[in-house]
Amino acid sequence: MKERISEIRETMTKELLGATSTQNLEDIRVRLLGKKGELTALLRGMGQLSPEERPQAGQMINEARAKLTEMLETKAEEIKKKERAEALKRETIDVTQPAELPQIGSAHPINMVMDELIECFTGMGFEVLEGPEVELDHYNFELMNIPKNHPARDAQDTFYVDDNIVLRTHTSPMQARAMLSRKPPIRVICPGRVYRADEVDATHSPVFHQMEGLVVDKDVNMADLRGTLNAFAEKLYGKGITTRFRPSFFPFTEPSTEVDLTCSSCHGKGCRICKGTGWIEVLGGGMVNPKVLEMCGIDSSVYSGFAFGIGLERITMLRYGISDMRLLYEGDVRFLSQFRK
Ligand code: 2NL
Repeated sequence: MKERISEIRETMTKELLGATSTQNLEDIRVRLLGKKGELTALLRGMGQLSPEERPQAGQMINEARAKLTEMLETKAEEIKKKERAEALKRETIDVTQPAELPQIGSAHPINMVMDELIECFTGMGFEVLEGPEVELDHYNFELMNIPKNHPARDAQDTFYVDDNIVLRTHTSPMQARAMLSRKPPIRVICPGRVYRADEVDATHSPVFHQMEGLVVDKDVNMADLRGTLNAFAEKLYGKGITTRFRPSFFPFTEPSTEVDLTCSSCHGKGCRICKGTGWIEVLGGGMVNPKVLEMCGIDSSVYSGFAFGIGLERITMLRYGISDMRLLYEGDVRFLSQFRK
């Protein structure tokens, strides 16, 4: 009996010291102290001992059990610590590691320029009006003093939906609505898509963007147009940028002007961009033709107005150094993502 106890103590101590995991240790505990464990079996076998032997054997077994239990607990603690340290090491999160950014979109360069121009004109008291791209011939042409036989209405230039309906060729129909539905003073800008039956190339597209402006009030004159556009030029490109007016013709304005801005690349010295002239043509304008005012319900003997139209593609291409207009419409993300602010 004594030998058996010593043997158990010895082998179990060895196994205990060699245990490497909680599961390992649990197996040992069951084998030793469980219902079918070796020490338990010894305790059960005590009945066969003589009454003199029993107390001593009982004491030895209890001692062995106490000792082994203590070792088991110490070892368990040790293994738990080790396993916890390993888990922590394995599960560490590097909070300084840069996160993978989600893919997000960016504003289209034309919209970025449009937003800038809107900011500029709303700062001067203009209101933004938007409207339909499919228009009545009446608003797009008749009210703009472009009668039925006018070359600008040629089927080559205009997309007709039917005899009376067109894709708007400019945003003027919206300004016409403003005049028909409001009383002066009127100060509006109308940004949006417009359509002309042009072949596609590096500088032409059948769909493009325009922003027109209209002011109608008493005593509005050409100097007001000049002052407004000079302020616009400076706000957009900075001090020293101004305008140059050249005589022109539009059916809806009289007098009419084409407007150049100081080249912002060379500040007027002359460079590749402005082809040595120091000026860039970006818009047209003039005094609203009195016939247009009258057709839109405004008394031209009391009120006058100026109007202008800005092509957004040209400004956008100049601003970002884009050489081919087609890039603006193809929706290639590799191109568009370069304009993220
Ligand atoms: C250009 C020229 C222009 C207008 C647009 C306009 C509108 C009304 C009345 C009179 Cl309601 N005029 N708009 C006037 C002059 C020029 O645009 O070259 N745009 C890119």
